[in-house]
Amino acid sequence: MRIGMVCYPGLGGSGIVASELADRLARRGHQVFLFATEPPLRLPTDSPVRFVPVEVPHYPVFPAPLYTLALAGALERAIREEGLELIHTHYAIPHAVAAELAAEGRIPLVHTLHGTDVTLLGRDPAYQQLTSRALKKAAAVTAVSHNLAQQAQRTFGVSPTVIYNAVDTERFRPNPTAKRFYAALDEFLLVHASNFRAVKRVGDIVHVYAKVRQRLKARLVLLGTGPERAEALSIAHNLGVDDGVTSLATAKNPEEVLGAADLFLLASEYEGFGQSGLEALACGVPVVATRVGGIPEWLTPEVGRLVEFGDLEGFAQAVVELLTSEKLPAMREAARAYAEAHFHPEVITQQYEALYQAALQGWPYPHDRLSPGRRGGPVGV
Ligand code: GMT
Repeated sequence: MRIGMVCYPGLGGSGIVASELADRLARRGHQVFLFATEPPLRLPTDSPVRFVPVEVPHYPVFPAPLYTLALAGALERAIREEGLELIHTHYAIPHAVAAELAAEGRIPLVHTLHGTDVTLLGRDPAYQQLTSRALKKAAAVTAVSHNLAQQAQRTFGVSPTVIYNAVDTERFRPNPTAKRFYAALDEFLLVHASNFRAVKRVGDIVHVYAKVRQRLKARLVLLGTGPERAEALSIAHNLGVDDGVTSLATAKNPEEVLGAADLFLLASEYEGFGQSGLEALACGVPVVATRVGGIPEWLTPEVGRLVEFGDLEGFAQAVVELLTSEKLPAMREAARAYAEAHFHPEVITQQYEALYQAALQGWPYPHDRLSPGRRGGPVGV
């Protein structure tokens, strides 16, 4: 198939999922064109994927750069000149509308919803109606968890097919010998990784760390960067625990730090899925995370703990219990085995391939003859 994939290139989970999927599809023999404003961080340099830069012209008349239009233009050109057969966008806003504008019914569109494209931006009146309309016209809409699919039903009136995210267990593997770079021999190593947006509640992670430190010797590595990083570090300073906090902004090889951790912490207010937590499990690192969004769909008691959002004392208690539990080594092994068994990239890639096949076979839809229930509904896998 000749597939156009669209994503944001930065540290966000949707770009990671899209880049890794694009790479796997290309290695399986598909021709994959990846559209983004710059090469996505997680796209391997030797990938057979063809990266197509979306150049957004600046002009003094424009009040802001016209990303949506520039992306639509790039996709439209690729449909004509490269013969794209299908477009798969990641993160609906504004990608679903841009793809619809470009395709105009000529080729099927698949959209994957990831999280705040539904729960935050999706509810903004500035975007809701047009995004809903674009999603309803798609050949298929997918969501990365059942929870997100339910939110999408309420927000956009669509019923996405759920395809969970995959994790590359070759790349994400235990790396205990690296622990000495981040913690002393007698210290536990706690790691959090994210793009430091408000929804990630990194400040809560620091508060939890301060509580844990009153009971155990531990260090905290904050991996990644984003708008809330300075605030999180200032909280650490104000709590007097900054000597135990290391902030590593460059997250090019997160597996090196993740694989060295004793526990991974996620305190988010919402997660469509929680990809970083799954990557930690693949590294053999148990996870303590808030019971929000899609997290309870993959975080089982055998591989970690769920805690209530905002209950920082309960969070710290769960961390201390796990770190001092004699079951921790077994849990580490279970975590990796579980990630390998349930979130294998090959299995997830085949699910997307099946979805594409169904979308291509059903295209073009005889829109005027579709029953109301079928119109715009997702294609099942
Ligand atoms: O929805 C977002 O916040 C953006 C998105 C991103 O690109 O960072 O993250 C989402 O997609 C990831 C990959 O599917 C999920 O693992 C994250 O849970 C999800 N983030 C949120 O829902 C906050």
